[in-house]
Amino acid sequence: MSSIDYSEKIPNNVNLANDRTLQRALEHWQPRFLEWWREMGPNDFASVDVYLRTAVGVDAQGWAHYGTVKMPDYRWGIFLADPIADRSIGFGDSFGQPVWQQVPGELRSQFRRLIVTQGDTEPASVEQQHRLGHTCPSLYDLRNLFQINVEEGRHLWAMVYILHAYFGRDGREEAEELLARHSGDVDKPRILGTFNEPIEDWLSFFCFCYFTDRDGKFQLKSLAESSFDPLARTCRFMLTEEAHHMFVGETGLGRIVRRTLEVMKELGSDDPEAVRRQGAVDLPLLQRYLNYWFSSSLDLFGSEVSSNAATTFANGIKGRPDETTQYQDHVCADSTFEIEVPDGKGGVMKDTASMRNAMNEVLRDAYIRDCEIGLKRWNMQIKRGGYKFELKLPSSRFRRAIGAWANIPTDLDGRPIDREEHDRRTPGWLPSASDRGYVKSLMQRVVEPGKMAAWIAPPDRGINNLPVDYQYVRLN
Ligand code: BYC
Repeated sequence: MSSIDYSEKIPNNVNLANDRTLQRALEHWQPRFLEWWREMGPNDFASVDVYLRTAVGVDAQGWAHYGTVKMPDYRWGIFLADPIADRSIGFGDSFGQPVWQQVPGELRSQFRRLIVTQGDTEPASVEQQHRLGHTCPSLYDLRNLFQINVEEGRHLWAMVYILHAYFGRDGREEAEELLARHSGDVDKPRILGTFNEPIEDWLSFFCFCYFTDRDGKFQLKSLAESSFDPLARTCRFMLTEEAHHMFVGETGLGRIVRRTLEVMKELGSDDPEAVRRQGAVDLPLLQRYLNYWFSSSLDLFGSEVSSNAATTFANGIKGRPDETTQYQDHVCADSTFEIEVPDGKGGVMKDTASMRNAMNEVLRDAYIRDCEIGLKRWNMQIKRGGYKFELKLPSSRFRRAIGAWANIPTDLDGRPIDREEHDRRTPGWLPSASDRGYVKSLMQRVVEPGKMAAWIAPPDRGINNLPVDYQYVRLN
């Protein structure tokens, strides 16, 4: 196992001390990062003590240390998973050849584009969430928000390291730009749509962690297959941290469902208005939030048919999640994939794309299957509570802004409909202004240890074997 040097300004397991030029370049970027964090991060909480985990090694058995830290003092570092001996290229035209320790010159711009896109999402999410701390439903949740924020900051470091270490001046310039674009900024927005959507309430936050961080999981898994070994190793370690982010989403939404069921039981009714009078999240409202964030996150996979995706697969840049274990054919030179596209007459038709061109769709399909797991669990809870209501993922054709279905009005089942019907029915499908107003009214800060806001049930257990009523954040 490679150890991490904490005596250095930038903790790392990449031997930074042996490369003075790179070390200086990163130490030059570090104060800019801290400045960005102070300005765009959870800045009103800079002086509070937070019980956080910090990566201290890359060993699966014990990679994290837990302790109380003020967030600006968090040790953001550069950690790559240990190399796999004799690793060979797992997919594409160079299948079976040794992996690369440097970026081949002719692939530089393709690699850089993906690394920048990946890197851009990390600070974007911190920016999106930067005011949420003021309305936390509990100290436990507040701590989880901050944990996610600092780790997204570390994921930014991960991509900045790759840019600095392997892309020379272009890479350094891109690293500066990662701090210059901002979520929702009119002039310099973040690259991908979802990362410009505001996250102003905790229901949106939990949906984001469930759906959007899960895109992170799939994209990181694809990049973890990359032939460029330092990128693969970086992404492998990022996935370790990512798991907690999705956990926060899944358990957050599960706790909302649990609380709503308790209220419905007390009331003896599932009437949404009655549920709202008790200050809980009625299930149809939750469904509309799921529709919103799921459809937004589906766009993050790009177009169904994409020459970019074909090229990055052919060139060994980006594979499929679990390429080695899930697939037999790692070259995909002749195989095809069936996709559904608009038929131009208001209907749906099947089309066949080359497998390489359809790689975004292959990923999106796997992602959708993964998203279903949480819904099954929550639906079990609802069923056990004795209710018929079923939470559902909308069709992948619903409310798309990217790809073949972009701007084609459909209903939740993906049936193309005319614009007038679509607009009329939209309030039943997506959060309305009044839904958002109601959710906003619920967002009252609860900071007494162990106490929860009325719209969410307590978690089953605390962090790192501590009790739920532990003071995870010391606000004074
Ligand atoms: N919004 O051929 P196309 C995470 C652009 S999340 C705006 O259809 P391609 C995290 C695309 O960039 C994971 N633009 O798709 C989660 C391209 O523009 P250029 C992030 C979009 O290129 C929570 C053009 O449309 N990681 O880590 O095959 C918290 C045509 O593209 C969108 C990655 O995304 C969109 N939704 O695939 C924190 C991995 N979709 O280049 C973190 C790296 C597409 O022609 N990125 N476009 O100007 C990629 O692999 C690919 O860039 C994409 C798109 C999958 C995003």
